[in-house]
Amino acid sequence: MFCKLKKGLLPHSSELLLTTICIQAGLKELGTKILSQYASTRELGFRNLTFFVRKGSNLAMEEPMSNVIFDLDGTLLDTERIVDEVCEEFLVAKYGKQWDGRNLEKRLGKKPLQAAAAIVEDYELPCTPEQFLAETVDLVRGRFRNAKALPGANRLLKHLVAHKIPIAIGSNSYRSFIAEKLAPHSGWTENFPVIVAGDEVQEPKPSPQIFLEAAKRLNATPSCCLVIEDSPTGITAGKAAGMKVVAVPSLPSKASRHLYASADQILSSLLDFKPELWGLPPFQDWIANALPIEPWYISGPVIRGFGRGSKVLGIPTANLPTGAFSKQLAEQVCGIYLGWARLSDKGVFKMVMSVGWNPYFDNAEKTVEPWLLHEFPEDFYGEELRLIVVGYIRPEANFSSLEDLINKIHEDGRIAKAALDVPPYSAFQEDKFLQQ
Ligand code: ADP
Ligand code: RBF
Ligand code: MG
Repeated sequence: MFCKLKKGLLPHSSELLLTTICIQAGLKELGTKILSQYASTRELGFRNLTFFVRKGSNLAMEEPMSNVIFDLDGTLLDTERIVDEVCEEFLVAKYGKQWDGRNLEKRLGKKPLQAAAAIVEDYELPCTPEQFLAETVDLVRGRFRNAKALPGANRLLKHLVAHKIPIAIGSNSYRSFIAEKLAPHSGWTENFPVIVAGDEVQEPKPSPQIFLEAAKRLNATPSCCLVIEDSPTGITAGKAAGMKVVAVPSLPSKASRHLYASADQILSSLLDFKPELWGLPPFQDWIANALPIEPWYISGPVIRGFGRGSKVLGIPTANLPTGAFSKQLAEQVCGIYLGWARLSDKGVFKMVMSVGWNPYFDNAEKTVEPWLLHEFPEDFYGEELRLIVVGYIRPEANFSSLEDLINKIHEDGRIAKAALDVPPYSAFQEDKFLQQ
């Protein structure tokens, strides 16, 4: 019965009623489907509807969120990479020690002095945390301007600002550092009139003080504030403040997952944030079941992979040596993408690929696995392959059976095939990078 309904056919009250009935009858998926089909263009109605859906969902919420408080380092900005660079150089130069980024969980989301203490202890440095901080702080600070916005950060901020959702920053970092970090990013300073820093409260995260102070300055009740955080310390703080917390973990390993257990939702990246689940206006920027992204370009000779694409899944993936673009790869969100591929002897083809650790197989390295959507009579190892990646489909997932994984990959293939026929994705087929 529901399948036959067309968009716009129902008056708003009926959408609400149908959705509510579905949820109460335990048909959460159907309810959500109705919600997204009928309500996405009606913002006010959408907020109310979402509230009903969420009441029946396992993300149960008493009231829609009306404010969003962001952590900064590791959530909006990739500052960890800068700390890494500096520590790598400093430890070798001063102490002849090799930086390996170990025990990130001891530093993540901590105040600068606490993070310094963790490094001094872990590397058995012959200095005090205060000395270490004094010697490195300016080096790190000098590079703040190089910190890149994390994938999806600008998109989310623009969206919230456009919809006049009050936003704030709650960070353990020092106030002056925060200002320096925001400055290079267009619109960030202006859009965050409320910033609460670690040196503006008595107790930093995991105490709730930073977030409670941010709520106060936003003139909001804590239960209407949604916190977005990358660190377990920040998640503890957000929950202690009585807020909803979405985690975008900076510690992606399975072993760290339990540290995020108290978050209300865990996402692979900000690209997966669904505002409507929190009573906020939905994004309208998906096109043909994919999200257009800033294109990225990679290339190399096709090499042997794990030897299971064709054999185990019946889906061959032409692997590339990742060494040549390792930095670029480290910055990319793990997930499933679509784009165009060119084989030097064969032409240009549609392509869908996974980027990441293949959780189903629990790989030890981050790889790219491009499946060219074309039947080839034979292998093409050694041939040069160029890829333009132009759209994001979904995060990497684990599956309870191989069959489920295979079905999902075929679905990704269908999405990619269709999306690549329409703008903006279709235009990249003519990109110079694929013509040479
Ligand atoms: P490997 O583990 O060595 O990557 P796969 O079973 O994944 O092996 O097969 C990938 C190889 O199959 C590619 O390197 C390529 O030579 C070949 N191949 C044939 N058709 C395709 C296709 N449509 N997409 C990707 N690779 C293909
Ligand atoms: N592996 C996973 O573990 N989880 C996934 O969600 C997943 N999605 C994929 C989507 C596409 C389009 C492709 C081509 C592969 C995907 N794989 C995924 C990777 C698959 O496990 C990999 O290609 C094989 O392990 C071959 O090495
Ligand atoms: Mg392969």
